[in-house]
Amino acid sequence: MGSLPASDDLLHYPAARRDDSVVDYYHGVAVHDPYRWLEDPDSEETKEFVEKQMKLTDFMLSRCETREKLGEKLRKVYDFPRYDAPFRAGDKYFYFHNSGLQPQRVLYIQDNVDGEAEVLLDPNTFSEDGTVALNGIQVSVDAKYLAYGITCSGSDWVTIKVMQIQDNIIQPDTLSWVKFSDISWTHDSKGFFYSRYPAPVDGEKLDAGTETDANVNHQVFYHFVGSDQCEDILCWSDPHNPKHTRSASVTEDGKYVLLYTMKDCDPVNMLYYCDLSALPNGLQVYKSKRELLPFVKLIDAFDASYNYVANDGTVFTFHTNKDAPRYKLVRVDVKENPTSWTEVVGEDGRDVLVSAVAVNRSQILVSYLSDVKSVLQLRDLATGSFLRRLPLDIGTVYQISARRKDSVAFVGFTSFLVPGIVYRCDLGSEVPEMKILRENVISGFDRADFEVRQVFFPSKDGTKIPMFIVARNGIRLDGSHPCLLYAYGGFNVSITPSFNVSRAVIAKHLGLLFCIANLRGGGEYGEEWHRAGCLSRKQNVFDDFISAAEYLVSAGYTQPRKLCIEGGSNGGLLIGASINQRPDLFGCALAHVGVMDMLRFHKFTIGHAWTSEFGCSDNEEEFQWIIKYSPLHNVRRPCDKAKQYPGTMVLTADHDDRVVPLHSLKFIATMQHVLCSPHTNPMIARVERKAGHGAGKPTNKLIDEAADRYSFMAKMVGASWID
Ligand code: X99
Repeated sequence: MGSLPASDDLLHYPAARRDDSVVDYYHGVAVHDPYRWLEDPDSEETKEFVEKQMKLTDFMLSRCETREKLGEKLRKVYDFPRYDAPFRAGDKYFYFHNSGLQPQRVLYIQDNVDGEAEVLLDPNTFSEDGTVALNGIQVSVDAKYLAYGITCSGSDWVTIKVMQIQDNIIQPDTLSWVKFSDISWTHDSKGFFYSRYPAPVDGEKLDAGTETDANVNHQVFYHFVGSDQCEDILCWSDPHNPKHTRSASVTEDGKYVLLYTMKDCDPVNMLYYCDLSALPNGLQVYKSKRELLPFVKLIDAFDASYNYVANDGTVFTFHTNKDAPRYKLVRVDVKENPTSWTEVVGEDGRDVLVSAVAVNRSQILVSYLSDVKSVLQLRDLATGSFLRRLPLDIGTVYQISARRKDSVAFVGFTSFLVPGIVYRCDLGSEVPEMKILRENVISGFDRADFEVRQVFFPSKDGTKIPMFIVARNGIRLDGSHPCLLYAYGGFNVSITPSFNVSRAVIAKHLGLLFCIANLRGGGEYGEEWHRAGCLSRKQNVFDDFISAAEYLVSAGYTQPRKLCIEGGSNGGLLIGASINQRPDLFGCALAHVGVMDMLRFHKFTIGHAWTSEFGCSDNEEEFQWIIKYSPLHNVRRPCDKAKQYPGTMVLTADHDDRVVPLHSLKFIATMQHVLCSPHTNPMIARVERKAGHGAGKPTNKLIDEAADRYSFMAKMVGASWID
């Protein structure tokens, strides 16, 4: 529990109308939804509600003593040059770079990786305030064109544009209503495949990303450079399965296009292919043909995931979880013997095979996750046999950039105390070495001041859960430290070591230690670990998180009133559920863009794709799982009056069309209503304008938001500024 403010410090929560007439019956159970009106983002009443919440939040933040210093320090520390790994197309190199405080990173082009670079595309020129960002770029294989997606205010909606690289001339091509799409050029550079949804009704008038309509009828198109979008070829569409999503990508030899179909967020997909070289007169004729492309069904059921690694003619290598929860590589001749699959690299007994990239003609770089740390191996593509391990520190390989025809690969690496290193690895040399090409350095940040440890604590059912703890050197385990505990716990997503400027700053200047718990539901140990935190087993995720907090307290790292928990998206749900279940265990809670209304999430935007993880209230059995933990439906006044919910900040943004803001708005209204008096710990909502779920957020917004939430945290847990 946070320290109790004096009574005149009590926040006055804005009155919000409760409409008791809204009642739904779920399999005979009546559930009131008094804030249903907050589901309309355009109503005056909703806007007024948001306005009042923001005023209250501003008031609260104005009294958070560390806010200004934190903002100042963050601005200073964020100001360091950072580079991503380069990639190649034609005879050029490309890479992203942010000089420090640029709102968006800039795309550079160069002839030689050690030579001069020129700006190819600077998204900072797209808008005054940095809220227009790049989302997906693809250079044609001959480096003639760049196709790039732009997105406004953080929405998932993308508009694809095309630039002619030689003279930097932006083409008139404009492709609208693109979402969840790859861009993949055919090797003749005449055009590319992409995916889109039908334009929403009144789409022209819409402030795209503020609507909540369900995303259905995803389609794959091919666009010819220089033509109007209405002339694009419809390559695949399936009106009988409106919730499926699909993406098309051209194989590295340019001969085939692969069509992936997904039904939800599970790591499972169908896979069709089309031999482009066998189309009698190329794709052009499909402009008038009005037929879908003649795809051949290789995998026509949702039984496992299949992802392209390489092909030699009709012999394909795939990364799959078919009968292999920790993944493996398999091979099939799609033409001669499409039902006969052989294993190239078998499933490991412990480690997860995360990805494989073909390089140096006959080799693959295979990255594994071993107890949540990356391991990189070089293997023979033909036989899968192990050639050598490429040495890495403890951390994460977040990017492997290589073409099969090149002998050089670039590897992007990060860790808690490593702001980023790009390695160049020449596999043509006798003993390939990981040579540093570029290293991101923050002046004044000394990694030797900190230590990282990994612990394995038991959860409620005895399962060992890994957790990283990052602290200043030599801290005493006397329970005196403010502590930040972060987790996600779902969707097969692994939370691996990475550098985070804000966490580095608060570790140093708020004397805080931070912890990352790798809960079930994630992908840290493969599909079994994921399944153990899904559907009827979702409570395992919350149990793991609560056990993490209890471990940190019992081992002497911290104490409940000094412990802040933080999570976003599915992790925002985790925070909502955790404060409902154990309000006494935490001093502060930060819930970003969370799924809070578990009875209705499937109705909005891409929410229907999450039923693979949560189930759906339309189904009686699944309703029974969900209602037990849905954050919105489990806010209760603690019976013990001395116990309180932690100081809580709920964060959302007006253009979040992944997890629509109504989740956070209904949740904060409910918390304020149920808990208000005699509750003294503040419950506030921060609503960012011209921002979305997180991707593409400009640096200044990242800094302002971090200063707000961590100064709130500091006040709640009683941490003060250390110079
Ligand atoms: C999604 O909802 C992913 C959305 N999405 C697709 C894509 O369905 O980004 C898709 C199809 C084809 C290409 C690209 C996409 N996700 C991703 C979940 C978690 C995730 C999400 O954002 F699985 F990692 N959530 C928000 C889940 C609950 C809260």
